[in-house]
Amino acid sequence: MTHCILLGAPVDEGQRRPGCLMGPAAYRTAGLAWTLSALGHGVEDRGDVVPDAPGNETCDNPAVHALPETIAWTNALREATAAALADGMPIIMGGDHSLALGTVAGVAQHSASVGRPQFVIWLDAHSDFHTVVSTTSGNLHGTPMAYAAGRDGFDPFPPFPAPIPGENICMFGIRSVDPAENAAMQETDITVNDMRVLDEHGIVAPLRAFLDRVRAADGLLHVSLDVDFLDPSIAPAVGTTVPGGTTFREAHLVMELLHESGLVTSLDLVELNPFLDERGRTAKLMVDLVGSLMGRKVFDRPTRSYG
Ligand code: NNH
Ligand code: MN
Ligand code: MN
Ligand code: MN
Repeated sequence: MTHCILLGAPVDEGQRRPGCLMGPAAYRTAGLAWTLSALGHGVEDRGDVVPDAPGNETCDNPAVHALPETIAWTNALREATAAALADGMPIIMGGDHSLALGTVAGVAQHSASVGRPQFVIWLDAHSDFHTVVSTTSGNLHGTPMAYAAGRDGFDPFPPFPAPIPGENICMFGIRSVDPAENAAMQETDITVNDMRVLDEHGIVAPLRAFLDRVRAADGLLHVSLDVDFLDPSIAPAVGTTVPGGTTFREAHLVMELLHESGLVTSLDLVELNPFLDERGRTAKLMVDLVGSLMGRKVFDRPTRSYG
């Protein structure tokens, strides 16, 4: 049994379509806490994180939207996530994906203090590998993975605590990468399991290969789940739908394998925009996926007996 710590992160400034700020309320309404306690876990809801007032940071890229607000969220979420990790497993209820600028930094801070390497699984249609300099949309939800990997181009932000080596980063579900992101990722050792890889090899082999590395290194494993990882036909409540996403069963299988690994130490739930949902179905699906990640299964079998 895990001590789960829910942190609301009503971040809406990382993109321009209002609604992600309602995410934490939607997860609470859809029964996230109840789902976790029914699985036997302890649940503590620490409420919504409140950032300090934004400062007056600027940058040279005129496209960039809400830079001071995003930096304020980054600082608040870094501290809240690091503090929660000392007490249990943080589950961050977003909020758009710019919240991961803070949560992944919080994991890095904790990982440095306990002397264990940090690993990240990025479940997303997008690689989110822009910098403040390279982004053309100006939406900072497209940047957190680059910040965590230690890319240059984040001058207005606090330095990332301990940049994550590319070998420790694995992306799944990718199907929309901008040219500047593509070029920058060529220079890294990040594992990019785009949809083509998943079509060809399935979920199981690529995911187990990465999990085996996490296990061998006794790493901390952060999972960042963007709603648009899922196909829009099953998860409409997101501002940036991309066709060709993972199916209901593929997504649950990822979660089941993650559970079976016993390695996950923190989780982001991001980009849910309840204003775009259909009778709560996306919020409920996200909660069900957390249920699978935290041990819900159809039938009790010995671990790995499917393999
Ligand atoms: N790459 C695009 C941008 O930077 C899209 C990012 N949108 C996301 N990321 N939803 O997950 O604007
Ligand atoms: Mn917005
Ligand atoms: Mn994303
Ligand atoms: Mn995305």
